Amino acid sequence: MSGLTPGFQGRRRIESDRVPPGQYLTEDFPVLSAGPTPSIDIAEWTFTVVAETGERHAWDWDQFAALAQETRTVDIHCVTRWSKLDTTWRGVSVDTLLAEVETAADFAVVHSFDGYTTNVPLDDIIDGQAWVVTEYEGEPLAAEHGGPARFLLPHLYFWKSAKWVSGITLHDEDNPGFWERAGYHDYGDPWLEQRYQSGW
Ligand SMILES: Nc1nc2c(c(=O)[nH]1)N[C@H]1C(S)=C(S)[C@@H](COP(=O)(O)O)O[C@H]1N2
Ligand SMILES: [Mo]
Repeated sequence: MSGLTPGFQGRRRIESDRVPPGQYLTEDFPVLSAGPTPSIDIAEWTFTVVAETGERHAWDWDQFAALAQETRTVDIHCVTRWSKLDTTWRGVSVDTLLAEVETAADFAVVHSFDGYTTNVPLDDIIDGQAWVVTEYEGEPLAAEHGGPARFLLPHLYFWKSAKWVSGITLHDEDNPGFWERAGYHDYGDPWLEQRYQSGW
């Protein structure tokens, strides 16, 4: 007879269904950056969308704060094998940022103030799948986690969630980003363990 209540077993079963293969759960929030944490003054912060046509849309901090804000609780999965369940973020949906943009592009590159880039299919960041977030667990996003604003794309490995995000460019062709050029998988689906390009 196990000492576990049915409720506890049920919760464990549900949680394990939420952990992709090869991942372990952590309660911590590890910091993983390729370089030092940039210090970004919100007085100089802008977020820019550039379409493949050259059409450009930009928001300063106050304009961005005036856009519709959404709160989402999601699970995140890092390629270094930690996963974290039920993280809560607040920010602006990419759908809102692309609402006025005329595009026939298939690909996007997410850009950061530290020069970091990451590539994603445009279809993966629209329809309520990605956000530019400025709060984590009800507090302004800490600088080491990408504050003042980071990308949040929870259904792909967390390297796609660019910290210190500065904008999105749209492209007809796929342009590999920082880690993708270094051998990480082009797409990065954690459920398919797409960690590295084939051959790695
Ligand atoms: N600008 C920028 N964004 C970045 C990175 C980076 O080095 N620079 N690292 C990526 C990687 S590899 C991961 S796993 C996550 C880590 O986010 P965290 O430090 O908030 O856990 O940020 C991603 N976004
Ligand atoms: Mo990572």
